Amino acid sequence: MDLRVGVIGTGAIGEDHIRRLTHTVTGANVVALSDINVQNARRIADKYGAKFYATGEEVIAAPEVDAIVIASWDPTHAHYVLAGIKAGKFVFCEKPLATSANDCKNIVEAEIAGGKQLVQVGFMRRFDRGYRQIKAAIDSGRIGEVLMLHCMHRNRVPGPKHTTEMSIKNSVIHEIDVLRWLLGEDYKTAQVLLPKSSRLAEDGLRDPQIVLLETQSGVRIDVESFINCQYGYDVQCEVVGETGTVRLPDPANMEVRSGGAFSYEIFPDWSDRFIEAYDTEFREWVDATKRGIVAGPSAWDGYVACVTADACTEARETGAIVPIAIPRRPAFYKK
Ligand code: NAD
Ligand code: ISE
Repeated sequence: MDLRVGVIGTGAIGEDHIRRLTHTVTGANVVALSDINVQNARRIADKYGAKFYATGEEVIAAPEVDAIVIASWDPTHAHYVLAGIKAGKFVFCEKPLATSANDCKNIVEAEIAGGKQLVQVGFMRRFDRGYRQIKAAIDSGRIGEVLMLHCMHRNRVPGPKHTTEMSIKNSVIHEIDVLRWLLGEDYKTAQVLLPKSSRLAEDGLRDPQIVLLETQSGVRIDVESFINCQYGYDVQCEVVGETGTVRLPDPANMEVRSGGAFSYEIFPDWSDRFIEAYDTEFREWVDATKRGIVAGPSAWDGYVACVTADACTEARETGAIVPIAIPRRPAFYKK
């Protein structure tokens, strides 16, 4: 039987996930949805044959809904995740799990109190072919012990109302999660450097920012966050080991030799750049949910990412090197 999914938030990625669950992933069906933008949500409900509900709470309570996808704005996530846990339903929550470590802690505690893991966080880079190749290379020992990572996370333009704080809590949170997953260890310290700001960064936004992380074993990481780079969506990651390096491949695109130049297209945003990763993420989520388990990034991973992002925020505000205190992982969450 198909997994019957209810979606909260039908903006850019919400609609894309509805399309993906309807046309790309087998074994699932979007039966209910809600968004405060009622007109757009009703249009999407009609298009995909789902029932429109006036509130997210009604989607969660709907008897025909087995599992919830949350793709509304970041500050709304914690409330809906807690409601999903209370209803005993599986929840896929787009990143970040919440906008503060404290809200994530409440989610972790509620999930443990309920006695069953239900929550997966939308850290889709763990499902990307390139990052998976890098993980396999590191785990095989092919480049020796990892010493350093150089990363770049550039967006062509920021989304509406993007703030200096969001560059880390909404954007670099992807690196925070995927690098921790690649290395299999937590972070120890954070520092944030603020270079000269782009004149194209509006409303006092500090952009770019450089995030420096140190892991517990001493691996050093630099992440350039540039949300206003203008030319395209560009994510890079180079891992430097004792005996070699590995680098994230760009997505396969047609190569053009023309007019005395060699080029290939850089995608404008995340939706095409990581399309295969989102598809794999949802295939694996539907499969695991139907088996009654959470197999992807957990509420604990969402919590650790927010603890780290909060430390980065403090580091940016104070200019200090901030220690990152990751709580001990409860046995409830397997490694
Ligand atoms: P968006 O603004 O296009 O869509 C968000 C939608 O949420 C809007 O339609 C808005 O009306 C709705 N909404 C806001 N408050 C709501 C509420 N209380 N109840 C129901 N709906 C509500 O934004 P987006 O780009 O689609 O991002 C949505 C979420 O997905 C964000 O949390 C973002 O961080 C995440 N995201 C993840 C990725 C990724 O790569 N994994 C990419 C983009 C966005
Ligand atoms: C967006 O919400 C995403 O998650 C994208 O993957 C990221 O690149 C972008 O910076 C975020 O705003």
